[in-house]
Amino acid sequence: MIRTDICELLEIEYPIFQGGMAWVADAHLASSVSNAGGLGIIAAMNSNAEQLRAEIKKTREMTSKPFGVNIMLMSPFTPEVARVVIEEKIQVVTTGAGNPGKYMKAWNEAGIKVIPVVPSTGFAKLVARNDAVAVIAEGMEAGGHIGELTTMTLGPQIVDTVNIPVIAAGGIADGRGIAAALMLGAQGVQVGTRFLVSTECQIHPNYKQRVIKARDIDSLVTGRRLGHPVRSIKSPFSRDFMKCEKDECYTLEDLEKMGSGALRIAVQEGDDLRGCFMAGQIASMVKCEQSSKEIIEEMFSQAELILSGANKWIK
Ligand code: TUI
Repeated sequence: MIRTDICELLEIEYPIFQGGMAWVADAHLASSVSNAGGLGIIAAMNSNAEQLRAEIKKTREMTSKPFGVNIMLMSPFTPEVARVVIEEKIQVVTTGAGNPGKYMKAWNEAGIKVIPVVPSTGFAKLVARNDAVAVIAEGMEAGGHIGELTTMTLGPQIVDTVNIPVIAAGGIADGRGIAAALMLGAQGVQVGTRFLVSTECQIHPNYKQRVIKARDIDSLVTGRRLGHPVRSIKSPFSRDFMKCEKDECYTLEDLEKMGSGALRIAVQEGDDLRGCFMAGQIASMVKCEQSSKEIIEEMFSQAELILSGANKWIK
């Protein structure tokens, strides 16, 4: 059995978070992960206050285990959902795509455990000073909005910078990834891409097929010109977007307009021509649909085997 301090801190069985993927991470997925002993996370990204409240209610009906809410700080709904997590007495809030600074005091006072995604050591120091209980070091292998550093380089640098637990994310989809993350000094992992194909994940079947069929070189990053790079699976839409991004005739406004709604279209309609299928570089290693319980149990039994045999390297 693999247990770390993060299990005690959050009252979970396995030190694994399910990524708070926008439009994807709903009550169904989050409750399935929490019921399997990980930390399920609802994405507040696309929700206003009332929608988030409804999703929290639904999740509570589906699990009695702890779960979290992810607040994507670029969302126009951030101020209202930041209040909802307090009113609803959510135990854990993860944040992404920005600085949660102005909400931290109120969340801490409400007893919420705040765990921000940090793309750099400077940012990790900042949130640790603001009483984050842990940080998620997300490497650029991850899907969606990414930073500059890889999991392999960011992870240990964050571990050496802060005195709070570090969760590694980006490029982790099997037991080897968990074992490696722990060896880098992390106390747990966050997994997004593999949970995209969980049987409890409600995304369009075409999205799941895109993940399952992806090859190692099928990932691409768009949006650098917009200041928010996004990793997705190559598709007619993403290739087209990439071309327009390189073409100076297209203004930032044109690009924003093109990109807006593309993730929702991928998730709900599975449309190749208009959808942005966000996923990490590890997509090619995700081979089939499994329940969240099977995914978690398989990943941790592999990790346990690897870690218990690791002294074979010491002569
Ligand atoms: O947030 C994510 N991944 C996401 S959010 C998302 S929705 C979206 N849709 C279209 C365009 C952009 C986003 C899809 N995937 N991961 C966490 C994450 N946070 N990655 C990087 C960061 C980050 C970046 C900068 C966190 C903090 C930060 O700080 C900058 C600052 O304010 O100093």
